[in-house]
Amino acid sequence: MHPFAAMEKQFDPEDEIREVISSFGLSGHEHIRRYGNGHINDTYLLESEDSRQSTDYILQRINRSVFACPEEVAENVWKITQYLRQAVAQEGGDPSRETLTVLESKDRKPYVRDRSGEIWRLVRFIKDSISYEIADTPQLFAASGEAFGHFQYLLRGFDASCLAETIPDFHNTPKRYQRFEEAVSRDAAGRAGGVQEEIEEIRKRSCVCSMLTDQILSGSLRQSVAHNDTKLNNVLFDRETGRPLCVIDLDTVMPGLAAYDFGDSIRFGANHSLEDERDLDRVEFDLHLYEVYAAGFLRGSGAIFGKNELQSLAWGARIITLEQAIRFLTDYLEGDCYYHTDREGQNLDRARVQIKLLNGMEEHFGQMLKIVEDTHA
Ligand code: ADP
Ligand code: GN1
Ligand code: MG
Repeated sequence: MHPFAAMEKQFDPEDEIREVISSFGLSGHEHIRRYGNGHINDTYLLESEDSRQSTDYILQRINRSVFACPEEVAENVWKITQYLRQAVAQEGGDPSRETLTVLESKDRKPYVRDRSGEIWRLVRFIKDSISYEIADTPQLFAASGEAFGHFQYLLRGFDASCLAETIPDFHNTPKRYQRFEEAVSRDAAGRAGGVQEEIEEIRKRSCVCSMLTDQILSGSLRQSVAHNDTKLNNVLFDRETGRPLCVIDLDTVMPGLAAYDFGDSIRFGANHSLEDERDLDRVEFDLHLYEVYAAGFLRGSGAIFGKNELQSLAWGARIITLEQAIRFLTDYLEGDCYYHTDREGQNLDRARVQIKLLNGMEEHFGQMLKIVEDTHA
């Protein structure tokens, strides 16, 4: 054996995590395990031996290849949650359960940088809460709509210009389309030949990509604060009452449109399959779920939307579904570099699901527009 071999320390992610935890001034959390189903960050649950006596925490390593400046992500989340605490309290709510509680490090930053430069953040685990991957009932989906609508309502007075743009052009669909065409031309993973049908599905819709961005440019839609990642699993529900409790996953809270938030929820939840379902017969856009979500979203947001914003919501569903199909297919073509995957072809399956949903939305688009109009009236 080489004389130094015995001295070499085995890389142990748990040791690294313990060091991070202690930089947050915490100790005594014996159990560390991976948690959640997110596609981007690495999430861990920290539990102590006796969870009745002490708080559990969610620790997350912010993905550095997705977020060019993870410190800014953490700073944004800090600003938003500080604002939400007050807004929730003013309504007579409980800020410790109705918004995330972000912990500061020993040197009073809302994150810790570890030895290898990774950025970690820590929030209190909200007990007796649950999140869902599929809406088991229309009521549940409506309740998630109410939560995201109310999130917009609570942040209506927040100055969006103080937020960093954590991912530039995040919902700039025409730019996403451009990158997709580049990925097709480059064909880095040699997969383009096998997905010509899906490529054509995207191409034939290229002219609708700018439907929302054109309205921003012309001034008919104004950007305010948006969550930008309103999947059903980004709402925590109270386990006991079933009521929506807290909107989480605030990494992409940035200036944006209500249509993005409305649309992203619809593309994920107005359907009875998972986002990566392989059997496309199980994937179907559900107009009834769309309708109940719209009612929840508009109830939660009060009367904050003007006429143009209301009219943009149904378009939001179509555009964000198209954009997500573009994003999944682009990642597939590039060799699965962006979204976490745990099997071959997963990004392609995800793209196919979005395309199938998009077909359903296009078929029912007249009704989708009318539903929002009637719900608001
Ligand atoms: P990702 O960016 O990876 O999607 P999330 O912030 O959405 O990460 O967290 C992943 C999952 O962890 C959520 O869907 C939820 O189930 C759970 N979770 C996150 N934060 C909390 C919290 N503060 N309390 C309870 N559960 C949480
Ligand atoms: C990612 O992190 P997660 O799983 O909540 C992605 C969203 C996509 C979503 C698709 C920062 O969200 O934009 O809509 O996957 N987040 C980022 O499931 O790109
Ligand atoms: Mg999430």
